[in-house]
Parts: sequence; C-alpha cells; structure tokens
Amino acid sequence: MKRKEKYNVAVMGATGAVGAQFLLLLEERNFPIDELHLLASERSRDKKLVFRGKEIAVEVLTKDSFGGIDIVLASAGASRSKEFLPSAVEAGAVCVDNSSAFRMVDEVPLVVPEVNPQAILRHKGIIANPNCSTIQMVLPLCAINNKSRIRRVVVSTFQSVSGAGQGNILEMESQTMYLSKKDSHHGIGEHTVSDGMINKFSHQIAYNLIPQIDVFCDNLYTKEEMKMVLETKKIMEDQEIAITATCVRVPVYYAHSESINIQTEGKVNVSEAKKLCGEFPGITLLDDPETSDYPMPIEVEGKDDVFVGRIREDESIDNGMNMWVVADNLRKGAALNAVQIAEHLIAG
Ligand code: 25A
Ligand code: L14
Repeated sequence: MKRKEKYNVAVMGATGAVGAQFLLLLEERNFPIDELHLLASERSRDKKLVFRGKEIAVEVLTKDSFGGIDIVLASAGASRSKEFLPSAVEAGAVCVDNSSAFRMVDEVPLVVPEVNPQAILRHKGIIANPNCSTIQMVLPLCAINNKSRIRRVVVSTFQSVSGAGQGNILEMESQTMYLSKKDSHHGIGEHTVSDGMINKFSHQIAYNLIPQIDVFCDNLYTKEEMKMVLETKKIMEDQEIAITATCVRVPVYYAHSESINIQTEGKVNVSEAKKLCGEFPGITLLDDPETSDYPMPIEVEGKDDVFVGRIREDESIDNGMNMWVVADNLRKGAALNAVQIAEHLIAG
C-alpha cells in the first residue's frame, strides 16, 4: 500500500455492533486518518456518530461510496461485502472484510496478525478477517504448535449474543426483562417467552442454550462449525490438522468462550504450555486453580487480548491437553483484528 501520512478510511456497517468497535479502536489506537466515512444502510440515513469528539454524518452505502478511499473496514454482512467490495477495490481501496464472503477464496489472505502476518502482503485488494471463534482459537494453537505440531483439535464454543448483531442483543434483553417481571418464573415450564418475542434467534435465548449458529450444512455440522474447521487450516497453513467443532449460543452479552482439546505430535507438559501461551503476543494467561483464577466473559469484555486458562493434561490420550479460551468477540474476534491488519498494511 502506498505510504501516506494519513489515510482516507471508510467503515462499512458503521452503526452496527462491530462498527461501533471500529470507531472506538481507530480512536484509541490513534490510526492516522485524514477523512473518515461512515457507511450504513438506508435505516441509518439520518444518524450521526461521534469520532475524536466530532460528529460525523452516516452516509448511505452505494457502489459510488469509495472514491478517494484508501482503506475500507467492512462489517455489514456477507451479502453486502459481496455486492459492494468489488467496487471499492476497483476504486483503488484496500478492504479488510469482517464477513465470511471471501475468507475461503484462494487468492484472498485470511489473517490473524500474531499468526500469519506474512499473508497480508499477497493481497489483491481484499484481506479477510476470520470468524470470531476461529481467531481466538488460533492464537493458543499457534503458541503450542511452535513447540510441537498439532494433530487434532476438539473444540466446543460458548458464543455471546453480540456476535449476531445489535438486534440480537436487544432480543436477549427484552426476553430476560419480560421473564424477570412475570409473577412466577421459577417453576418448571414457567420461564419461556411467547413465540412473538422470538424473532432474531431460532429459539428463546434468555435462560437457554442454542446449539446452532448459522445454518446447517449437508454433513450435519453448522456453517459456523465448518468455518472453524476450514479457516483454521488456512490460517495455520496446515491442511492435515484434524478439527471438529460444536458451536453453541449462550445468553451472554459480550465475549465468546471455548473449551479446546488439543493433541500434539510430541509431549507438551502443562508448565510448558503455560509458558508458551503466556509469552505469545496477544495472549494473557489467567490460570491459577488455587485462587479460582480463569478467564470469564464478564471479565474479558472490552479487553483486547485472548485470555487462556484451565490448562491441564488430557489424561485419556497420549500428548493431549485441555484449555479454556475467552476473548471479546467484537474486539479481537472482529474489529480489533481487522484494525491490526490495517496497521500492518500501512506499515508496509
Ligand atoms: O450476512 P448477512 O446475512 O447480511 O448478515 C449481516 C448481519 O450480521 C452481522 C451484522 O449485524 C448484520 O446484521 N454481522 C456480520 N458480521 C459480523 C461479525 N463478524 C456480524 N456481527 C458480528 N460480528 P450488526 O447489527 O452488527 O449490523 C451490521 C451493520 O450492517 C449494516 N447494514 C445492514 N444492512 C446493510 C447495512 N449496511 C449497508 N447496506 C445494507 N443493506 C447495519 O447498518 C449495521 O451497521 P443499519 O443501518 O442496518 O443499522 C443498524 C442499526 O439499526 C438498529 N436496528 C437494527 N434492527 C432494528 C434496529 N432498530 C430498530 N428496529 C430494528 N428492527 C441497530 O441497533 C443498529 O444501530
Ligand atoms: O462468520 O455470533 O463472522 O452470529 C458473524 C456472526 C460468525 C458468527 C462470521 C455470530 C459470523 C457470528
């Protein structure tokens, strides 16, 4: 990317849950911005958002939105990325896309800067930001893989509602408020909401767990689960890693949690694994059974790092270990990772 003192940046999907984090992070990290353009749908036409103390009007996204833009940070969903990012590339912008639209396209780099920054340079106008659950998993995987090659991963996720967008946060809240106001909700069968209160999720999310994120594939896995399988292999540049995933939506506002079982070629003991994770960039180790210290979503929300704890040997197999990994899905899982990619881009 051509070096400049300051860049013209467009945030596509600026009024969404991820968009808000983009604005916070660009400000926090002092990204060298000349003009900032906020792009969103018709629904956001008259909105204004505050950046560096100044109000900026939201513009309705069209194919002509990208003249003079150097960098596009996109988070308006896969269909919007497919429709609009080719126009941005044509206009000369480099796009960091948070949607799933281009992640598995061969010539599109899929990047977590702590793991495969070298891939950024190969871009042809679009760089894909991986799925939130994949991003937070590959940091500790890479840390362990540096010592002994990973053979197999079994992961179960506990994903917060904010991953699905602002509207889903509101749906969990309204269901929870409704149930907390009902006279009786303690008995069996008394804590369900009416069908009319379920719009965004496929089932009630308040006081419940939903073992489905995104749609089902022919192999009976969900798309979210297959994203974790396929994207991890691409980022780690290792098609041989065996991965199986179960992704579950939980009634948590922010931050995704993961239980990860890892089998390596050679032995990595617990103290080595703690050291490898603790020293890896972007990871904070929080692992002390004595004091009940381990990562939890309410502690991790709003933080930048991926938090790792509960590291222990899997005594049921050779060379196995378990860990518990939590990260803010809107930060490292989405906006932060994308801004870090943009920072690498402008650093050349
Ligand atoms: O791929 P899909 O199917 O297209 O899915 C896209 C959805 O996935 C989310 C994103 O949610 C979007 O809804 N998403 C995608 N990738 C994600 C990721 N990695 C992800 N979420 C988390 N992590 P979102 O709520 O974050 O919003 C996304 C932004 O997209 C803008 N947008 C949507 N359609 C657009 C578009 N921009 C341009 N053109 C389009 N056609 C969207 O802008 C948002 O910025 P918006 O203008 O639609 O306004 C969102 C604001 O409107 C409020 N709101 C939403 N629904 C209602 C509502 N208010 C009242 N009533 C409603 N029913 C929201 O609170 C928000 O402020
Ligand atoms: O592939 O929690 O980026 O619903 C965005 C929405 C991942 C799941 C993606 C969610 C998806 C996420």
